[in-house]
Amino acid sequence: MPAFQNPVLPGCHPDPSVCRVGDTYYLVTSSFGYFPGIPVHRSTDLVHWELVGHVLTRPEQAPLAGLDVNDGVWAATMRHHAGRFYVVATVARGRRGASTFVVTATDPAGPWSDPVPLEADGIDPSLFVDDDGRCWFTATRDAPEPAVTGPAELWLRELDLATLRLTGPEHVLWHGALRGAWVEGPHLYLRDGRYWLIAAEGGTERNHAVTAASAPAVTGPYATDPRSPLLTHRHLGPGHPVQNVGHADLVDTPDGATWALTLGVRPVDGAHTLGREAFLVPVEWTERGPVFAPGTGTVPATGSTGLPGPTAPDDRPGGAEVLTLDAPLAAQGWSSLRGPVDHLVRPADDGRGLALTPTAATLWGTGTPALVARRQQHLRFRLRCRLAFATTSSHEEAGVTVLLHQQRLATLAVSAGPDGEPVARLRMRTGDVVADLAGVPVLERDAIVELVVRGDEQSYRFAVVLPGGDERVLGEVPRTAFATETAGGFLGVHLGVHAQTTGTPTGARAVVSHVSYEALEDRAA
Ligand code: 6LW
Repeated sequence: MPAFQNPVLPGCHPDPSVCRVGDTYYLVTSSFGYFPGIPVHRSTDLVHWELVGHVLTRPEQAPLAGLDVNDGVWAATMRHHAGRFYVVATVARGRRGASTFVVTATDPAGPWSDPVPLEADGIDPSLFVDDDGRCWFTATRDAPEPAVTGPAELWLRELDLATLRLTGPEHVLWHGALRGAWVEGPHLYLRDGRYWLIAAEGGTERNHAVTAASAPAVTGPYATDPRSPLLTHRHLGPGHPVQNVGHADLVDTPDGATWALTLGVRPVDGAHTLGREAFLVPVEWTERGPVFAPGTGTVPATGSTGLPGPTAPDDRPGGAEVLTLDAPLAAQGWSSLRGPVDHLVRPADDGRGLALTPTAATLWGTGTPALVARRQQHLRFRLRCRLAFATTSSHEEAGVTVLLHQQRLATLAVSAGPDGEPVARLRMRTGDVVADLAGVPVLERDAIVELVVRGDEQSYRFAVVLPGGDERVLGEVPRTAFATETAGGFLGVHLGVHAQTTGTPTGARAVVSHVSYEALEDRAA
């Protein structure tokens, strides 16, 4: 049994950044418009990652209201120095630019400090603490005369760890090896007296790649590593199961081995829906610099880190994960959009579930709807939700949603028909176009209805379980409708439970008594 199977963190977990303290590894990933922001995972073997908390748990830390869900919190870097954890990250605000901040904590599970804004141009900030304890901040920004697309200039300043201010002169480090597009995700490392700058190039799509430069001093001059790209799948053709590999961060084990965490995607028939996932890649330091995936140069499907950790083979299909309704949802990996929903999603009065209050904040808007959602982490899955919703308005609904971003989502929801009779409706939204795919009458008002979404290589299939347990399929949406290749954006599919209204609220609340997510076996397995 292989000790790991890639990706080690399936589902939408892009821009991984990793650090080690003693024998424990911590990993942060981008959270975009989801709240709480920046999940923190912990591991002792780089394989089994446990969600231990989030960096941004208070909405004031990073206001996300009004943002496209693909904007928001991008590409955090986490480092540890002298008993303190540091995270730098950017809040992207579309055309309104981006702002960068640093937060600190003594426990990576939190609480994290209020953010300290940094006067830093660009995105993808990173920190590097040198042997002498000085801390260096890097990021990427547009080059003065952009010869290429996207940010293309990696720059550096010192970060004073006592005041958390950028200080001293600014140094332009490098403009990339490939000079193609998007020189991003810089991270610095010191090895045998030489400073190594690892970057992502080519954009986060099929041309993504890891490139490098090195210098005798942290401030430069940096010389392009002529072996660049050091890791990419861009040349492997569309048949390779893992694509878009890049944006790597390195970490050393206590006994001196090095591993990279990098993002990648797993397209099926050229289209991926699970987002950019986190993959583990062995790295060997040689006289010529880091060699990624020695011997093959490609992200391994399986392998072993040889590090002590849980003996459970992996996290593949193994029963339904039932949402525990009386435990914090965030700790179970469920998120809301752009802010907390404690006022909209709360324990029902009789304690038998969650009560969702429909509000005018819709799934396709840029506010905070009554929604809790989790990443789709397996191509084949089943989501089940049992709910009762006694609305008399056809403008109100409560149900389940498949959400790529606010312009691409499907809902199967209980609402009222024209005469106020309870119905379940399946709708697909593509931008401003809404397709009413199906509707069926459901029981009598206030009865508990089970809604089911099943996904596989072909489609998302939506069903209602009728009395007696018979499942009635209402319709299906091709899987490719939710693929980044067709719908764009930075996210993977999230599966949620929601309530919303486009009219005057009737005061009805939906009571959700059961939610479960279940990974199903791959057809090939
Ligand atoms: C990330 C940047 C990127 O900050 O996507 O395309 C951004 N490149 O590296 C969001 O993941």
